[in-house]
Amino acid sequence: MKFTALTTAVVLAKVIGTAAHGGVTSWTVGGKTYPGWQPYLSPSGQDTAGRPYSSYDPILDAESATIHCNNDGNNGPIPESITVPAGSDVTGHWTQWTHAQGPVTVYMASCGSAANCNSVKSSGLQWFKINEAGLLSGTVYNGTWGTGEVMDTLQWTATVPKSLKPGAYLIRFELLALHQSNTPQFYPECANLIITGSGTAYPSSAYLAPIPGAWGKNDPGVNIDIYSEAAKSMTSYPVPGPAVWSGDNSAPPPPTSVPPTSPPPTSVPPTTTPPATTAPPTGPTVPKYGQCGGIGYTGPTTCAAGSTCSHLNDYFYQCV
Ligand SMILES: *[C@@H]1O[C@H](CO)[C@@H](O)[C@H](O)[C@H]1NC(C)=O
Ligand SMILES: [Cu+2]
Repeated sequence: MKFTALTTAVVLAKVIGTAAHGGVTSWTVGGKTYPGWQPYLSPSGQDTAGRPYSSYDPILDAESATIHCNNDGNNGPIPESITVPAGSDVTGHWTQWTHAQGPVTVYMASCGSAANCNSVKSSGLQWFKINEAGLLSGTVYNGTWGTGEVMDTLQWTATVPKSLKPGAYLIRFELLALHQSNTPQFYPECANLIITGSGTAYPSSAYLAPIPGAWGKNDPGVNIDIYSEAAKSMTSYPVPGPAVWSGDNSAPPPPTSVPPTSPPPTSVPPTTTPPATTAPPTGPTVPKYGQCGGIGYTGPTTCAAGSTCSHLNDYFYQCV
């Protein structure tokens, strides 16, 4: 089994021509650098807070059973934890990274009442997002993205909300590369943390989601063709997953599927007709950036005022 999977991955890497991918290989907190997992060294003897992962290669299934921490959920042979005072920055470092299109997201998950995450599997936890950077400027077609900054700097920093209650948590940095049409590449890595401080806050259920489960393979931010005509006029991008939790539950999370900005009317591409569906002509309307057609889609097809149904790919027509 193992040999077959490896062979498949090698063949695929050749076919898609993306030999240089990446993974988090160290972490910095408070000016101190902690070794991360080293996927190309023997697991034996690795003494690290980083969760094991086997290669720099992407996860191509957006709902993969290993997409929580890029592994089966377990720690390495000598698990450590990084102590982080709530309110401090956590920086992940990559040895290599070569993709400039797609979002960066940072999640955390509580390990419950355990003193540390050493015996807590990363599968089956409830995750909350503390940081994200999607499309930073320009259009989906050729704008600048969070992962482009990682390509330039080989690092990314997120701040642990100061109000977060102390305890054992996992942190998870994910790079989502969108350079291949409708074939998103997920690169998640995790580390064990001990959060200290005097906070008492914890995200409400609106901000919590399982991974896999926080997004679906047909979400508009996941199954996307950044080279489509529609993408040339999209100036916002719906980052997958729940809204960012800033440390305050009283601020209701904005609906992540409806970005705040919209492209200027002059740049809206010509409307295309979605495949026939069973929805009645006077049914509910689809919000801007929602799905309005596509193969297998049976939901409403009428776009909210100010947007029109446009072909993103054969499986996904979107109100833009
Ligand atoms: C982005 O693409 C648009 C549409 O093709 C083009 O007009 C524009 O010059 C491009 N911008 C950059 C920075 O390449
Ligand atoms: Cu790659």
